[in-house]
Amino acid sequence: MSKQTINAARLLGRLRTLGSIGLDDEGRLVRLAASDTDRLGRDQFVAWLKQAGLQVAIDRIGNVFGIWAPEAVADRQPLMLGSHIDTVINAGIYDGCYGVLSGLEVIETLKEEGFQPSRPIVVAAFTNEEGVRYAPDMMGSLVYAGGLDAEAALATVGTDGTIIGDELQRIGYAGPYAPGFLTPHAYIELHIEQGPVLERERVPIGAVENLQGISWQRVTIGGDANHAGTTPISMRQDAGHAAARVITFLRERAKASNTPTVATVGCISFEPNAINVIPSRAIFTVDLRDPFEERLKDEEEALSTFLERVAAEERVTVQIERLARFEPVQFDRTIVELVESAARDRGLTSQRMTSGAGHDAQMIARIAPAAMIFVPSIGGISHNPREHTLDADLLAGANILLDVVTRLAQRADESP
Ligand code: HGY
Ligand code: MN
Ligand code: MN
Repeated sequence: MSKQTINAARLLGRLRTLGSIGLDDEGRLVRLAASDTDRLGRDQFVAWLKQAGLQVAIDRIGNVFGIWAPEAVADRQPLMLGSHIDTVINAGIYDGCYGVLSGLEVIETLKEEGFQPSRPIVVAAFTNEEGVRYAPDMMGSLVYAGGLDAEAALATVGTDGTIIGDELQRIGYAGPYAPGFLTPHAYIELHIEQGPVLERERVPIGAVENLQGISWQRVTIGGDANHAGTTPISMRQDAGHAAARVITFLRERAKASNTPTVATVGCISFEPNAINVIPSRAIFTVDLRDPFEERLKDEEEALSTFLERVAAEERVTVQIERLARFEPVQFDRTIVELVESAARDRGLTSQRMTSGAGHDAQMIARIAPAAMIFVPSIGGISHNPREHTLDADLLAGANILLDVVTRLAQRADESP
């Protein structure tokens, strides 16, 4: 029997259509969570769900679900596929969207083939996976998995001073369903790797077996504004210089560690931010990640100790606010092995790997067996308009998702 395959033109066409929604006046793709452009992307996704004849459900944190529940199996726990369609600033078109649209594509292909699933199949688009406007990231799936109270999440104040609950109301995506209203039998997320490994190894499929821990903090350094021309260096309480020392410390430490530890300062602002005024305040974010919890704790500890030292030496104050903290996650071995065997059956090589990026799968793994499938990213580039994956790799990944779902949806028993 020839292998079933997804509808390539439909998937690639939708990826490009969704990728053209939410361009700002500089032509950058920006669909920040619960923004007007996020609404446009959501509306397009919901329209495709309806065209596919799926039941559409939206929960209180704005997670969107397309549900295929044939009468005979409607009361069984569903297979859940999905990812996110919100983006970072000046994003690529594949991050998140590829997994959501491939999940929808798999359901449509199975429906068109007259497949009778042993359980419902659901595709999800989780709210605010990126965490750029509202922290933490993976917020929608974290709430869905019971890791964050819905009320607390909805009250989150964004970097622009808005409140996500108000914004979801405003864009019409504060839904009626309780987060967690469906407990998945299993969850599979297809995603671009966003890193250099698969391309370098020339392997088309990543069987993702774990995902590294994430620590997000916001650091506020308080100094004292003074004249840039008249203030001797020895008399300065320069918040900007103190911040620079911390950024350099993080990079030097991560580089010297010989471990996969990574550290990033992605946002920084100075006050009063004037060319001839010594900064009185520096506010910046620190993103630390490591596959091992103990090492991640060591990194956090080292940062805290260095901040104390800088405070004393530069005569500044330091405040830390925790924005997100997720321990490393192990995915479900059975599903990982299913991904590998599906790849083998299609004559594709695969390799086991750790996810460097955070994903909704790490949250849903709290309530169901979960795993991920990666496809190569050209140059390992992501969170950048140059993010790209070859069509052949996109289609291979979607067909592996189709095969894994088909096998899981043929089983009447309770094993994943
Ligand atoms: O931060 C992450 O790793 C993801 O892109 N939200
Ligand atoms: Mn993503
Ligand atoms: Mn991302």
